[in-house]
Amino acid sequence: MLISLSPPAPVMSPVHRGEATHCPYCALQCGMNVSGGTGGTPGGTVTITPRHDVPANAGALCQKGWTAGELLAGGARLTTPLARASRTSPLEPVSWDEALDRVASAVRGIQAGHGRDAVAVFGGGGLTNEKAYQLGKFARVALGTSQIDYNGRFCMSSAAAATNRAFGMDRGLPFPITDVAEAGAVMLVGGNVAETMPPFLRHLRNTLIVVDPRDTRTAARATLHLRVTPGTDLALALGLLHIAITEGHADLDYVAARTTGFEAVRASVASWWPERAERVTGVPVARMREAVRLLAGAGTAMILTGRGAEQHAKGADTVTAYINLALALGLPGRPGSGYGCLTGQGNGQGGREHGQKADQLPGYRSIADPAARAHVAGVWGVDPGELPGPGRSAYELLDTLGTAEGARALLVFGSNPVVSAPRASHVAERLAALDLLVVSDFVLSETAAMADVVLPTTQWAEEHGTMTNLEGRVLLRRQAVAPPSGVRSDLAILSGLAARLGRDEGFSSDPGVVFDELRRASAGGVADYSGITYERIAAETGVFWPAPSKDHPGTPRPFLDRFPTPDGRARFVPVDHRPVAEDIDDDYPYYLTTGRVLAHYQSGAQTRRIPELNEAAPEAYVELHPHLAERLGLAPGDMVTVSSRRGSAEAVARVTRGIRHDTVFMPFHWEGANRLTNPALDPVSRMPEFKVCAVRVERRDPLAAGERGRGA
Ligand SMILES: Nc1nc2c(c(=O)[nH]1)N[C@H]1C(S)=C(S)[C@@H](COP(=O)(O)OP(=O)(O)OC[C@H]3O[C@@H](n4cnc5c(=O)[nH]c(N)nc54)[C@H](O)[C@@H]3O)O[C@H]1N2
Ligand SMILES: Nc1nc2c(c(=O)[nH]1)N[C@H]1C(S)=C(S)[C@@H](COP(=O)(O)OP(=O)(O)OC[C@H]3O[C@@H](n4cnc5c(=O)[nH]c(N)nc54)[C@H](O)[C@@H]3O)O[C@H]1N2
Ligand code: SF4
Ligand SMILES: [Mo]
Repeated sequence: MLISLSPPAPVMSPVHRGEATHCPYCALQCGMNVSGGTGGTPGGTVTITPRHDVPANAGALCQKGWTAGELLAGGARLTTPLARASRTSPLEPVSWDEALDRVASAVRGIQAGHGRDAVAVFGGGGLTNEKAYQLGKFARVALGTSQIDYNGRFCMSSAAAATNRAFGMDRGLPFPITDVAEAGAVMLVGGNVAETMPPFLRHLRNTLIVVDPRDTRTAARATLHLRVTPGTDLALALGLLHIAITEGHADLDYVAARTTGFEAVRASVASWWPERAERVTGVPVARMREAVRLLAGAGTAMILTGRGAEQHAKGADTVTAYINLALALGLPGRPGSGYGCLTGQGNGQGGREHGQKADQLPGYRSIADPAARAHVAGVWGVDPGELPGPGRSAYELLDTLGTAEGARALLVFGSNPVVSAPRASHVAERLAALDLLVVSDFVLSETAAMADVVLPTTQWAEEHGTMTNLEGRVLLRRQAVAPPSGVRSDLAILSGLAARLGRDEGFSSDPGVVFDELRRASAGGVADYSGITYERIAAETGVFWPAPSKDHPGTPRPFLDRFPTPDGRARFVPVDHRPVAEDIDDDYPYYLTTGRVLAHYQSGAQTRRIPELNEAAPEAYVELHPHLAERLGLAPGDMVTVSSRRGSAEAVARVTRGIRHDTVFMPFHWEGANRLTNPALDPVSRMPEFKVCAVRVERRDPLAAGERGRGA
């Protein structure tokens, strides 16, 4: 096989055959060939074709994948470092030396005056494993700060907390994606894969049950759609488990052989009779019974959760309740069956394994575990006592910036929190209160636009590295085109900064060198990559972790024989329902829920700069039911103001029967939706309640509307 391996290969200009790589966006990591790169000449275009050898997409791509090349050479691209002379002066081009010197000297000054923790780092689940690993090491070793967390806290943290608790391992799908097609029935709770990973639909072949407050494109394909009230999935799961047990569907042999703790859970759901669950969730009893009957009668079945179930102040317990249901039905660890969560970001899985999370060290180790600290400190060549302890979670980190107890400098790699964090105007205020904000990005995102120093970086098709997809399969991202001159890789940026902070060694800019170190650091951990090499990934089209040695085949189905808990059994954990953090009332009478549409990715920093995607979804909107529109005197296309206790946002009204009367929906791809959202945090995972808060909806003030040229 013709591949270019480490390190950042010399310019291939132009590429004739095309390089086999993966999409820059979501966790499906669709395989694609990229050809026609023009060696970084601005204006050059590439051709993208889907790969057939990658099971996740098997020849398909979504609209975002097809158009992903647009951002490689477009005018939206940053190609020189930028800095401002003072907080109020504009960003101006500067040299790399000036930019990096400036960051290093400001960091040194701030740490000298205020301590090591005065400098914080914010990472992202789109970073390769190499970058995520290096960022965690950079924070702990070069900066010596405990203050590092990442956007995955807003994404996978509830599912991660629940799966660790139940199974002793957090691997999104603990089976290959092709197993999904083997399931006789799939229940998808709070996931809209038709918009968020369209090629996934090809793996949904049999009975589909969808739990979603909206009639999504995914729900339209379902055998059964449970239109749950936002924020009540936990009660629904308790009701379903109650029905499963009382109607004799619990697999007691499996429960006895492979689990612990069933009795306590059985007792805890005894009072969740179906009528009570119906009152809380709005889902009719008959539909709940039907769901249980379909799952239990299918022979093989899977329960999958998405962000709709997880992004709540009780997300970890909600996922636990669905795992309890899956365990009672005897699903996890059986072929064609199981529980899984659908990881979101491109490297949402690997990004949560190698140490950019506040409480974590590489290999999915705990930073509080003395043995883990000793091992990783050994690989890093430092004293374990020098490694800081756990820091603040993402929202708490952002919320305290520029305050007496929080950090005074922030370095952002791979996130746009001004748009994507909850209570975003408050977050923007905290960023504005910093002494130093540094952003590495390839476009001038809303967050980068606030920075004191902007570092222009390479992107997917211009670099090597590994990504771990939603199945836990480690993949190779190959360089297909040369970066424009003037940009540097994130690894080179970290290397340059580390050197200026007195760490000349241990921060290579070569992804191959970094991956080899990551392998050693992860050895013996839950997410053990020590047996994975670039060559193996290329030869085997991906390797499933854990792979503890080079001759280990990798682990597509880690739960088949035993669970990675001390006694080898999965754990039932009793949980109970609780109300949403902010319920509706007379002042704020509707639920707002938020999510995604096909054409845009996340904060939209990338996709809003791609003309074809922008045409498909040009502006912020709010979906509401015709009854609600009538009550508010709104027609489709009217501009409305949506307000919560935290702020307000403007959006175009879209009227649809496919939503509950009491609920409105806004995608968060534009600035606005997150000015409304509630940063109430899950006590275990520290996940914010993105998926439900109370809002008011009004026709937009016609005077204000005039300025935007949209008639009132
Ligand atoms: N097009 C596109 N695709 C993406 C992304 C993107 O930004 N755009 N992002 C990627 C990432 S990082 C992620 S995390 C995934 C997310 O993938 P999904 O989880 O599929 O995406 P969401 O749209 O956030 O939420 C899914 C559904 O949850 C529903 N929902 C809202 N509130 C509730 C509730 O209380 N209960 C239930 N049961 N459902 C509720 C919403 O109506 C929505 O249809 O997508 C990935 N793929
Ligand atoms: N209301 C609401 N808010 C949400 C959610 C929701 O459902 N509702 N979902 C949450 C979820 S699940 C997620 S994952 C977050 C995501 O939200 P963000 O963290 O803001 O994610 P992105 O928009 O992908 O931002 C990534 C930024 O990094 C840049 N970038 C991409 N790759 C790289 C790289 O390799 N290096 C560097 N240096 N930069 C890079 C991109 O250009 C972009 O500016 O949003 C969360 N916010
Ligand atoms: S589904 Fe995800 S990985 Fe596949 S092409 Fe679309 S955005 Fe890319
Ligand atoms: Mo996500």
